Amino acid sequence: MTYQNILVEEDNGIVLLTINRPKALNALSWDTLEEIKHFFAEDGPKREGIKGIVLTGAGDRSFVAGADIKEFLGLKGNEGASLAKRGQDIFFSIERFHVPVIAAVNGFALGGGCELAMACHMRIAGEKARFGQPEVNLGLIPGYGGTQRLVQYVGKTKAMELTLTGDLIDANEAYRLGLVNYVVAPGEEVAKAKEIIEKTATKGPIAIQKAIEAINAYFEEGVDGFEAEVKKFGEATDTEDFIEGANAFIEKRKAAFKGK
Ligand code: CO8
Repeated sequence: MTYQNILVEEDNGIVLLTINRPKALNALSWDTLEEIKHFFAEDGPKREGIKGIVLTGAGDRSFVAGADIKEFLGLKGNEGASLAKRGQDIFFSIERFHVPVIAAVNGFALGGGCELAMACHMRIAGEKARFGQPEVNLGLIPGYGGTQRLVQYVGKTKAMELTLTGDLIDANEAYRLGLVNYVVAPGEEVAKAKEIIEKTATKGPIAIQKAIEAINAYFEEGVDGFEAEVKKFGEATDTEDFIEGANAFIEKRKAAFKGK
């Protein structure tokens, strides 16, 4: 697929995926979503040995200002639910990606943009970032997982308030609520995300993947997270990396993990 709305650059094993529609504040058009889907379902998994993905928005104003509202006018009566389902499935593929995916939130993260950031494993906010679920202003509710993930991150009290008022919050409030991992100076978001990925890349790659899967299991319908942890733990002990990690500790040296 030739990407028209996203930029994909790989440097030293870290992929920088930039939503690139700055004139529309990087709003998620249907085509943009299709390209994100292709990256996380096909292109990304084929990139052997990558350390992680940093997801950001082009320009210095916006991460992603939501779904593309201009495309809503063409929606037919019963299309909404299937489009929401399609978006949710794409965001699941981000949440379940095998290496860390970190959102570098450089501006507005609104509606589908906040939902996109929440589907990532971690979020770095620049001081100018603004977060919100303003869908009620359009007579809508969040449709790409926002009603669920916002509760997971900030709890029901604040999720209700933010979703029912449509109010925006700044980066420091997002940090205080537990929505973002770090707040950094404007322009430093991608660098901080890369710094975290360089750290996770020194760990056992299979352990990183199993940890992502086990933590996600906590939120999965009908899945016992503790049982999932036991299973993933067993899978992690059944690797050469585990033997290497334990030996390296005893021999007081750095582990040389192979992802096997
Ligand atoms: N969609 C399309 N275009 C957008 C969007 C958007 N979400 N946000 C901004 N733009 C465009 C503007 O239309 C404008 O374009 P133009 O110059 O051609 O008029 C350009 O970006 C710049 O925007 P503004 O002039 O409005 O810039 P301001 O600095 O005045 O305001 C804001 C910035 C506050 C971010 C403002 O643009 C805004 O409120 N945007 C909309 C935010 C929003 O409501 N987002 C939620 C959208 S709904 C959603 O995400 C639902 C997800 C689930 C969908 C389920 C499937 C159907």
